[in-house]
Amino acid sequence: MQNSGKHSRFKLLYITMITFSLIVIFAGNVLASSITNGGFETGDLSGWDTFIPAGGSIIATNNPLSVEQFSMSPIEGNYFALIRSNSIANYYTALSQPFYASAGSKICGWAFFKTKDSYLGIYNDASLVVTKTGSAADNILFQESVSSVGDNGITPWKYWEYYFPASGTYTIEAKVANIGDRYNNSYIGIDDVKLITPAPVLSVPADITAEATGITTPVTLGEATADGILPLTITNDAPAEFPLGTTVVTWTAVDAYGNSASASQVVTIFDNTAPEITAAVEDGAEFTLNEPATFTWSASDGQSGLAAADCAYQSGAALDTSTVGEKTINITAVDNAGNTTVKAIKYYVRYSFIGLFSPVNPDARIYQSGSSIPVKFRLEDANGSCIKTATAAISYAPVDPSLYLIAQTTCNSRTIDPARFTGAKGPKAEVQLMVAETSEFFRFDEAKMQYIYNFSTAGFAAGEYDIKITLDDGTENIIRIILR
Ligand SMILES: [Ca+2]
Ligand SMILES: [Ca+2]
Ligand SMILES: [Ca+2]
Repeated sequence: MQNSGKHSRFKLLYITMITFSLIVIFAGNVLASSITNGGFETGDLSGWDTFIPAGGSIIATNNPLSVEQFSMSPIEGNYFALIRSNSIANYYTALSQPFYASAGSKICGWAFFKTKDSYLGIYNDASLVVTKTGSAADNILFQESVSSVGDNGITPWKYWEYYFPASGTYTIEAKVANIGDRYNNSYIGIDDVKLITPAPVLSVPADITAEATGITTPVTLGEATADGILPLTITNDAPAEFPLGTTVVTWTAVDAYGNSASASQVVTIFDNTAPEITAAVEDGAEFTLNEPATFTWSASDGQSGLAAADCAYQSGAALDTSTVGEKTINITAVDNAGNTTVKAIKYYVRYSFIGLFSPVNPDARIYQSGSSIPVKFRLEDANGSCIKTATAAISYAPVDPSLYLIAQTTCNSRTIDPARFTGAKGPKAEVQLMVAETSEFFRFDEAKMQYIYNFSTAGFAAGEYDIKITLDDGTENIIRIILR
C-alpha cells in the first residue's frame, strides 16, 4: 500500500507537470495581437503587469501634481501611466504587457521622462521603453536620462515605434530607475500604446464575364489567395448561381487573430441572343381548302431561358384551312434577358383547280379570230367537294403590246376604253375584258358544276393573247391562245 501510494503521488506529479506545460503552450497561443488598455483610459493599470520594488510606484493618472509635485497631461484621452523609480539604486520599477505580434506589425506609443535629480556626473537616473523577446537583450524604443534632460529636467511627450521583423511573442516594457543613489526620484510617463497589425494581403481572381446558361448561371470563380498570419480563412459571398447582370462578389480573408482584408470580384452574366422559334408549317406553305392540317410550333432560348411565348395557336392545334386566301400566324418569344423574337408565318389556302375543260387546252391552241371560246373549269376542296361560291375574274392581254394597239384601233364592233388600259407600262398590257357579257366574271353552271365564260374574240386582230383567270384564293391561271 505504501509503495503504491508513493507511486500514485509520483504519477500525480507527472500528470500535473504535463498539464501545466500544456496550459503554458495554450496560453501562449491565445496571447492577444493587440495591447490591452494601451491608453490607460480605464483609469487603472488593467491589462498590465507591474514590478514595483520598495519606494517605487505606478499609477494611472490625469495629472500627477497632487502626488508628485509636477504637472503633465495625457497625450491621449484622460489618463496616462506614471512610473516612479524606487528607493533601491539601479533597480527598475517596470510596467509591462506580453502580446503576439505578426511579422510587419508595429508597436508605437508616447513616453516622457522627468527627473528630480542632479547629474553631478554620477546620478544619472534612467528611463527606457523596450521590447523583450525571451532572454534576448532589450530592444530599446525610448531612452532618456538625467544626462540627456539636465538637472531636474523633463522631456515633452515623445513618439516611439518599432516594426517586428518576425512573428512571435513579445513584451513591451516601460521602466525607470534611480542610478547611483536611491534619492531624488525620476519618472517615466507612458500613454497611447498600440499594436498595429497588418491585415492579410488578399488576391482575388479576375472579373468574369459569361453568357447565361439559364435564368441563373453557375460560374467557376477561381481561387483567391492570401498572405498573413496562419491559419487564414478565405470566404466569399457568391451566390450558388449568378443572375443576369452584374454581381459583386466580396472575398474576405481572416487571419489567426481576426485581422481581415476584403476585395471584390465582379461577375457579369449576359444574354444577347434572342430566342429561337420553330414551326412545322413553313413560311409560304400552301394548303387546299379544307385540307386537314395541324400547326406545331415551339420556342426555346439557349441562354437565359424562355420567359414567355405567345401564339394564337396551341402547338398541335388544327390549322385553319376553312377559307381561301393568305393567312398569317404570329409567334412571339421573349427570353429572361428581354430579348424578343417575332416570327410571322404566312400560308395560303387554295382551291383545287380542275380544268380547263375542252375546248381550251392549257397548251397553245389556235382559234379563228372572231370566234367565241368557252373557258370552263371546276373548283374543288380537299375532300373533292365542288366549290360553287368562288369569285373568278377573267382578263386578257395581247402578248405583244404593239399588236394590242392594233387590235384596239381595228376593233370597230366593240370599243375598248383606253381608261381601262391599266397595265400599259408592262410588256403585257393588261385590261379587264369588257364585251357583250354583262360581267367580266365567270358564272357557275349548276347543271355542269363548273365555271364558264364565253370569251368572244370578235374584232380581235390576229396574234397571241393571254387569257388570265384570277381566283379569289389569290391564284391566277393563264392560257395562251393564237388568233388567226
Ligand atoms: Ca491615455
Ligand atoms: Ca536619483
Ligand atoms: Ca437568349
